[in-house]
Amino acid sequence: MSDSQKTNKSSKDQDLEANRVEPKPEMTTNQGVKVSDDKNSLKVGSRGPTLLEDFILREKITHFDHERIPERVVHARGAGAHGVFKVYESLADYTTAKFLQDPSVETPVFVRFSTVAGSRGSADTARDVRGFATKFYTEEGNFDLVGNNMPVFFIQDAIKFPDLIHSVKPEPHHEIPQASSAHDTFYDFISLTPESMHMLMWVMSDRAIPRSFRMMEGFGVHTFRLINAQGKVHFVKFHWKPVLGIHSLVWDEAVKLAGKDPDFHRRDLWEAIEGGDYAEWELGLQLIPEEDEEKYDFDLLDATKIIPEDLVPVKIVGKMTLNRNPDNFFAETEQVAFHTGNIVPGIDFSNDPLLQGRNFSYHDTQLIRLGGPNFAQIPINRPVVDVNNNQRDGYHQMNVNKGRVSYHPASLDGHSPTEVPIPAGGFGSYLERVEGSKIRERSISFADHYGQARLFWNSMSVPEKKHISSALQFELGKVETREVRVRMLEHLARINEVLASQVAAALGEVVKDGKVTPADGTGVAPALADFSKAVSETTASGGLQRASGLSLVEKPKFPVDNVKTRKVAVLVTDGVPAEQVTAFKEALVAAGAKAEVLASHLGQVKGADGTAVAVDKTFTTSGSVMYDAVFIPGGKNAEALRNQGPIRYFIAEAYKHAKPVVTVDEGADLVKKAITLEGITEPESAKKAPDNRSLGLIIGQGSDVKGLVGQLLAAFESGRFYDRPNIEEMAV
Ligand code: HDE
Repeated sequence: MSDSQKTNKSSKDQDLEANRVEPKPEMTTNQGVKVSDDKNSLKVGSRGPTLLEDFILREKITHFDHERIPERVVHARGAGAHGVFKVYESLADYTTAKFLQDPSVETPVFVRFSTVAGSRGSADTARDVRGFATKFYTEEGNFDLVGNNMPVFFIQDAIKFPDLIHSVKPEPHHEIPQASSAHDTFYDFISLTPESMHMLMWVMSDRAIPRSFRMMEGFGVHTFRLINAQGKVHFVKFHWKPVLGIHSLVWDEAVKLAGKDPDFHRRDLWEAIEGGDYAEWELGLQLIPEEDEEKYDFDLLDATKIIPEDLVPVKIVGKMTLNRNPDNFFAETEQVAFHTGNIVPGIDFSNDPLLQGRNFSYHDTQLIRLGGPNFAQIPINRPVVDVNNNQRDGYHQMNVNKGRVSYHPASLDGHSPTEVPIPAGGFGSYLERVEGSKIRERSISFADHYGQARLFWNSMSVPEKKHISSALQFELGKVETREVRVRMLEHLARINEVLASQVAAALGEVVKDGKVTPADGTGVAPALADFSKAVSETTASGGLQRASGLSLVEKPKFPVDNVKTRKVAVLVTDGVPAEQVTAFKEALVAAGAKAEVLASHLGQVKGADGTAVAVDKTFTTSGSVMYDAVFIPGGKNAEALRNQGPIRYFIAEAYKHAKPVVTVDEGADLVKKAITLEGITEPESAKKAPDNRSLGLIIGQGSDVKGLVGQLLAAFESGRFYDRPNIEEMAV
């Protein structure tokens, strides 16, 4: 650059250049031409019109104009992470898939979690199914396990998928509501599609509002096949079991988080991985020998059914660790393209008609979403093995294929790849014998639509049943068309009459003997019957009335379930006993959990002994819904916080959401003031449930903060304290 140009630039450029600490690469156009001024377009005089010849401006704006690609038609909002997968021991007895043979082999993976119904910009905590899609970059090519966090699906045949999705998406005339199933069209469709009832129970349950992506299960949903070297087949269901256990939000938290931190799940995953708390799941398999295909009173090909773990236990076979955040959201998380059809030798499909339809859909949708047939060349989609074939050209072709041979067989210049025999690793489909007439018909073995919905209901604990009932009251309460609400109540009555009458009461209806009539306000109010007695007869469930592994309160058995990364808010102000904060943080961090100090302002507060206590967040920018528990140190701190409404709200809310509340000394008064309700006894008396379990209200001495952390960790292990008396009457 000449001196005059330099002078020229500095005179017209009023932006401040950042202090350069290291040499930065020189800026160029996409053609590699160096750019001298990226802040001023080329004009006729400094106040004149812009010139069309300004190729630098044109290139920059044009590129910007084309920055967006279509969002996924479902699962638009997501978060991804890189990691590795390893088997614990060889699965050669079941499959030839190479990545499942050798415990010393580490297979790279990329996982994308997602919600289903909302747009890319919707909130993370919507009530919805979560996608859980894993791409294994194996040495035999990519294997994609494109699953969800629920083991069943709404429909039995792929031909209904566009209808299902159209019904749940915002209604087409006014694009309302966003990321919510609580509207007429969804329930119109669902109430006319009884096969959805089992899935509906899952979606109304706590599973639909996970605490974290890291704390939810994953399921391949469909039955697949594993094939070993002798050609022996096992049907298989894939499971991911989170090492942190399964944890959920309560609905009120989910609603508030959607405003306080719409990126709650994305941020949680990102921050955990950045902080070295890698997210882990164990891979589990339910294996069914081929000869047992017809052993059950449900069909293995029916994606609206689970195989209860009591009938076929989940064999834990390996571990996945997500240990690296993407470098670029668009390049990786947005451009990743999963496909149920991406399988490797040793794994094959079953004839589940939902899976068969998916095998068509994924590739098709990616052709439009990623702009052509070459999306497998995008780095995140590229296999780790060489790709050789005669496919050529197309939009965004990145390869320079040499030579004149682009066909097979060919004898000319030697570039044509050769086929690989099956014994040498070429893919061979399972030699299934199939015969039948061409017919549009569903197998009679798919006909039971209520049995497993009842099994799920029966398997829930009382608080979980209440949550399902409340969720349905909310969802159906938003449905404006009475006929649709009534149809739904009729279905619910076939699942469980108590559930149906509870929901009916909220809708101004009465359900009796499966019939729905308007409540006239004079009759007997629908019985608020005891949910614990509300067991229904099951069918299509292998003779079980209840199944293991479904209730989160009764805790599915996991290899590990720990408190790592659970987050506690520590409420402080000037005068806080600093040693209590330090002791609390130290003990918590030693157990792998986290503490964040909250105050009315950022920076620091002054401890009682003059020590500075660093503040992580303010009361204004946070909220109890962002934490798993709250700790209020004692001393002047507690006294000063006692009369602050927002602080009492913070504590009351945590208590209402059934989370541990911990305090010491003077803090006890503050907590009592925050959670005591008119007409109920002091909350301290609620410290123990009748069966002497702790109710997570932990009040102790400032001299024993470490001991209290021990109690807090135990409280985390026992989950939420839904049986706290009177929490439903609290005003928060
Ligand atoms: Fe999907 N699904 N799906 N799905 N699905 C898509 O593919 C489809 C189904 C699932 O993070 C789409 O690239 C059909 C079941 C996940 O990128 C699309 C049917 C399960 C993701 C598609 C189903 C899933 C998708 C949209 C019925 C759980 C996100 C964009 C036959 C086992 C993957 C895309 C990611 C995405 C089609 C049903 C899981 C349109 C036709 C059942 C996790 O191809």
